[in-house]
Amino acid sequence: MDFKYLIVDSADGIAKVTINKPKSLNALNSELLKELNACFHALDEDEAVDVVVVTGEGKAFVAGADISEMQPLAAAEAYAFAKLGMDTFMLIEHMSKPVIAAVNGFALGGGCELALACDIRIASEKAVFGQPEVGLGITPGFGGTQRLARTVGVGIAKELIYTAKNIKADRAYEIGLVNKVVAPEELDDAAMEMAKTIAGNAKLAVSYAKAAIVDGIQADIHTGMDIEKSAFSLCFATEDQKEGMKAFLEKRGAEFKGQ
Ligand code: CO8
Repeated sequence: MDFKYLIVDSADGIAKVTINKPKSLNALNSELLKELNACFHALDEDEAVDVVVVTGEGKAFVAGADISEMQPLAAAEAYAFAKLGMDTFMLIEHMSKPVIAAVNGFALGGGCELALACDIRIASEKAVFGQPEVGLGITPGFGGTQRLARTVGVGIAKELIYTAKNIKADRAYEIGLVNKVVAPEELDDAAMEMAKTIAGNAKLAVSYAKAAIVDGIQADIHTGMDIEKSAFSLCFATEDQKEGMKAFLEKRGAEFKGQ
């Protein structure tokens, strides 16, 4: 895959996507969003990829949507821009494999929203999070009002969005916005280690679990339980379920085939 703003490295079932537009702190313009969309579509289809890690080059993960592109937009154009970002982040949230955000620096506005669309967030001690939109005269537009509230709770989401104040990695950890915080030089290894652990499990079971969590969290508990029952029973149609349980009973490690 050749992209102007993305570097994609794949090995051993793990694809690493690096957003590489460091001069503008990886700000998301429509060209970059279209590349992310195409890239994640391709990774979702790629049977050799089990887990994706996304990170940013330089001192930012993503410092938001591109303000210079947004400034002159009319309402209909703004709607189209928001839709492009939302469709791309929905794709990430709903794709069949887990995505880990390795947040290396600024994750502001659309950058925080990108991290929120990922399954798991690991932050460098240098990471900074925030939804600065109301300071620019806009609301979050790539899903921030919805996913931030679902991730950290309504009260904290309102505080972050209304005040437009940035927070550091330790506060992001305290409020449950990130799963863990590591030293900057350990970020890559920490994300890869988690990706390898996930990739070592039965990939269809991981994929069904992701779908059950992502779809179930939007539903009432009864619907959520129905979704889980379907996911659980579907696993019994896989070879990996037979192998995983057989291996346990034979006191050996499972050899999963992803089937
Ligand atoms: N858009 C465009 N350019 C940016 C952005 C951005 N979001 N962020 C940084 N840049 C550019 C700067 O303009 C600067 O460019 P240049 O060198 O040409 O002057 C370069 O990146 C480096 O930035 P700074 O010199 O400002 O670097 P600092 O280290 O001094 O500051 C900050 C870093 C604090 C991250 C600062 O750059 C900043 O505050 N950036 C803006 C952060 C922000 O407000 N992000 C939210 C944007 S709005 C958004 O994301 C909405 C998403 C939904 C959109 C829906 C559309 C309808």
